[in-house]
Amino acid sequence: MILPNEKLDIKTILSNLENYTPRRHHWTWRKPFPNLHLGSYEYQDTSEPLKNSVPPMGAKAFGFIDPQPREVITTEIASGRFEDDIRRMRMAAWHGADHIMVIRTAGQSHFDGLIEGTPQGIGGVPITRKQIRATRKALDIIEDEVGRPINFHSYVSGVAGPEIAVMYAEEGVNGAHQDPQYNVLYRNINMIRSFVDAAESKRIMAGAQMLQIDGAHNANATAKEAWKVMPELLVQHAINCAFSVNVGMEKTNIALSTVPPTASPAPDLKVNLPYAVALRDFFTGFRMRAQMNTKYMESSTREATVTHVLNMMISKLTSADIQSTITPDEGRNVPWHMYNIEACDTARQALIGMDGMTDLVTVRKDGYMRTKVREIKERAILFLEEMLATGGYFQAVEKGFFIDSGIFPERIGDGISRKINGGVGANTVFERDWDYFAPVPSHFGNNNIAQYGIAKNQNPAMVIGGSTFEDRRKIQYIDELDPIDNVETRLAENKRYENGNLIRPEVQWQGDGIVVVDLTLPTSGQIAMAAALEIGKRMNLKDVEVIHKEILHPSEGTRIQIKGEIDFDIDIATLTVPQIPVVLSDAEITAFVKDHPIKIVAATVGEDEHSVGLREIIDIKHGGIEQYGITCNYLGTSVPVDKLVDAAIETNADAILLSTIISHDDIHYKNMKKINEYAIEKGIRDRIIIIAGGTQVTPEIAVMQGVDAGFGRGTKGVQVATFLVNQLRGRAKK
Ligand code: Z97
Repeated sequence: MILPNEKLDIKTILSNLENYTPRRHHWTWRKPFPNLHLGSYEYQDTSEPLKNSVPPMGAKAFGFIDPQPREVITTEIASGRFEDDIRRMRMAAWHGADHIMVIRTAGQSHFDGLIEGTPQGIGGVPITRKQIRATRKALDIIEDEVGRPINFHSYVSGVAGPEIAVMYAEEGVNGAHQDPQYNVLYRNINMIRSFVDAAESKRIMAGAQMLQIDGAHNANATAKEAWKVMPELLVQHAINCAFSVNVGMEKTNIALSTVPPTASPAPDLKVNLPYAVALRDFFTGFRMRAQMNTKYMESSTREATVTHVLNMMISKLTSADIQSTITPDEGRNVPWHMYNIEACDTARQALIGMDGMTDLVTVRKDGYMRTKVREIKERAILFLEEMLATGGYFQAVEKGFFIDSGIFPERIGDGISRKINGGVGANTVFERDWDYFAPVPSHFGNNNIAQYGIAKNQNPAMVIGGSTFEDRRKIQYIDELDPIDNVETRLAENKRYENGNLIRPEVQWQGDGIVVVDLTLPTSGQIAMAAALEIGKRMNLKDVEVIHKEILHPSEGTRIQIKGEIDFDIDIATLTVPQIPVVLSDAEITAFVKDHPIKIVAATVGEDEHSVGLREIIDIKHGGIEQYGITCNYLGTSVPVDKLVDAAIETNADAILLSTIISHDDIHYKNMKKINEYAIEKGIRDRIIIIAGGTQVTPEIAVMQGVDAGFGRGTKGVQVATFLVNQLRGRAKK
């Protein structure tokens, strides 16, 4: 069992990998935990809490609770280096993800066989057995750590689909996208071959009880205006669902990939909610995997979050089972891990925020909703009828029915058309001989078992003493063959980071040195982009690129994000790391104050009306210093610093607490300097303790202004009281 302060060790994972056996093959749903009491709240749509997690930051106000929603949360992780990805998976799991998809930028569909022994392949992440096995092994460690099963997921597509399905079943991959329509429409793989392969793949997936996600949502991303493919989306789902059920998959292992077709500034709910309702009406009994719409996603994380949260409202109202998270990095094609974590947090926090929603509001079944839902359904049924009248699915594809930019029955004529006998793998399907026999447990179609005296309920693999599913020793485990690009050489290259003493920022891979700089420039977009690139260069960043541009005003301002590379490591041994403040016990402080009464005066100074922070340091109800018996004389807000010193003299106080939040023009530090000087002028500086606090206060800089201590964001009363007691003890000794 790994400890939170221990790093995942890739060497341990790689060691004896050839003998690793996955724990399970099937998909796992979260364990519902209704009526969960956490903090002062009761939740209802929750699942079992995690053993270890990083709660959302806002949980600080609620005793660091981290209720887990009922929905499975997905993240997609694929940097191309599994040794890096497993660390990301661990972080994602701590932020609430329990469905990890390894997506391949290389396009697995383009490979015509299993990619055994190859490491990275052609500019992306083709999945090898070694990568899959190492990742599953790491996920097993991670799931023990968080205390919740983690579903591992990839794609079963391309002409090698059935082989890949077998490999996944052997290696404990728990879910996969499988939809022959994806092959046909987007990868131009022959349709007859695709459906035959899909039947075999689905059988294997069903045997392993893997979850299937379909590919209908790709029409959303491909259509010119995604809301126009709403009827077609239902048709695509229907084709894959009916096919899968007939092949032998259980409905509960079939998840429809549902994507809200539009996004704000379109009237999001008015379009997307009726669509979601129509889909659920048609496909009751199946599962729903809700994914956000990437089509309208630009490089703004804020905008992506708005769409994501609105999408989740629909997920909640229509009871989605899996909530996917995508980041703007799909839009800018940078595998930026940090945003995966943000998106998981968005999902976790938004879904929990909407806990109990269906008890609070109901989706109407009359008026606009009724008309819209009916319209979408009718259009879908008419689409299917026309498909049948045309001669079936294959004919319809050839005639360009799919991804047409018109809303059915309208057709613009720009649909994707494929030839029945064309595409990759055309004419490669052959009828089985009458005595065809395959000694495997999951197989579609004719398998002449009778010739070997095998009964229907028996496993044909018995003839050979078990296939790879029954006898793992029969699996051929091939190590990486590329002598240059493989995990061992990459680890050797990064050896200097092995013991964790050297660090470098990273985005994609360990030690890549990539940083993002956020710039606001007082000029127009084009000039700002050019200026930002120049700024990046002068900051000594290598390979500077603009990754985000946001117009604040056509001439007044543009926000630019650039990415670039730094080429130095930080040796953590050379750092001065601030110590976590050691505080005295409550009893010790109280006892000291009893014997040595302490009096303070406090105020927010200058033009600062922000009193919440200071009150939290003082007030007894917030656990402030009053609880120790310290007498506090709070003077209010926006108090001039000289008044504060005068009040300290008048009341014979031991200390002054000044608080400032506003930091424009460094006014907070200027006020600290001023109060120090005034206290000197009044002749009390040597006998008064001056403490300055505020969210923007850096302790070291505060002390440089002449105050005795500075306290920044997150300070608690006990830290201030400890400082007071230590100071007064020190002074007493002098
Ligand atoms: C999602 N964000 O989660 P290739 N089969 C299907 C697919 O949808 C895909 C592939 C295969 C998305 C995932 C897009 N989907 C990204 C039904 C890909 C992948 O390896 O690129 O050829 O196939 O749904």
